[in-house]
Amino acid sequence: ASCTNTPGSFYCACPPGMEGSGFDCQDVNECEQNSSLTHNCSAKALCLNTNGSYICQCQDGYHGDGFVCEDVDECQLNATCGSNMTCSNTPGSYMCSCILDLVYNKGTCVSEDTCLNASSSCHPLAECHPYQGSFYCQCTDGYEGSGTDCWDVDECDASHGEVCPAFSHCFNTNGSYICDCWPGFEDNGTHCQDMDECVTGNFTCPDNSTCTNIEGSYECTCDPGFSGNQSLCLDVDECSLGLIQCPNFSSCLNTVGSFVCNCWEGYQGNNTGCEDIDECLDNSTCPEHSTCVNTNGSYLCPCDAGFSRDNDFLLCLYTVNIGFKLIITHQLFHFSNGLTVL
Ligand SMILES: [Ca+2]
Ligand SMILES: [Ca+2]
Ligand SMILES: [Ca+2]
Ligand SMILES: [Ca+2]
Repeated sequence: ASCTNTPGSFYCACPPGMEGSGFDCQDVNECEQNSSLTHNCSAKALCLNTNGSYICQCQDGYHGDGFVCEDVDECQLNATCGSNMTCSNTPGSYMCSCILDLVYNKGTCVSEDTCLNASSSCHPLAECHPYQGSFYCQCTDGYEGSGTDCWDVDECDASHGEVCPAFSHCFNTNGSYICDCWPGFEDNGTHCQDMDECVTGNFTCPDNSTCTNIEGSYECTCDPGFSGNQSLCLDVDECSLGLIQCPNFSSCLNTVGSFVCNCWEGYQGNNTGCEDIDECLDNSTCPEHSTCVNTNGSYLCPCDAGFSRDNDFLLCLYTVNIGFKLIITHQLFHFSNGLTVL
């Protein structure tokens, strides 16, 4: 406070911006509306009280000393608004607005997208497409419907299964479908092709059979000489079934997997069949004192004149009148009465 002398006395006065008795001074808040002291700030300024005074500060969007505040024309500044925007200055502020046909979206101006606020009109399984200032909803792939309602397309039923490659089953799924190759076929990436089980070894055939690949499966073919089914192949009895016409003078003999034609006894095989063996070509075939006569399938040894058969029909004996017959061979003296002497 300041002290002022007066005749016979003095008084005290508070300094500007303060009030009180002079002995006691308090700050006056000039910024308060009903203050005893008024401030001089601009209407576009903030009044800030200080101890004994106050300061004025222009509001955002204005510039000046606080007592005079003028609007800032932000539009005169560069880069106030983004691209594709027009700037409009306003008292204390400014506005950025998108140029014609563009709409504001997340800080930028983009082509008018009427779907921005309309997507909720579409089904969750539909996509919104802007169209001539409005929009339409289209169900996503695999679904069909109005767009406000979408449901799964049964591709298998709709195409009668032809949506899948040949040799496969079609299975509908929600939003799509699955093609599953038939058993015996494998997926090669683009279509279903037959598996060659005989090559991959993925087959079961019985003994005496051969694996034959067929489309979609395989077959077991009984080997030649065997017959049966896919699980059992047994030898064919060609002889008893009359399947074989063996050559003359031979008999059919069944074997496992085949058969043989065996020449009868007394016959021998040549390239075309069986023919009689000429036993007489061998001098030892007939006993002494006999003549070899070949026959079909056998031979005869008729005794020479004066000789006759013994009881065993093996030898030709000289017939004598002494009551017994004697024949001489290179080995034995053979008596017809049963005696045998060296
Ligand atoms: Ca489907
Ligand atoms: Ca196959
Ligand atoms: Ca056989
Ligand atoms: Ca003969």
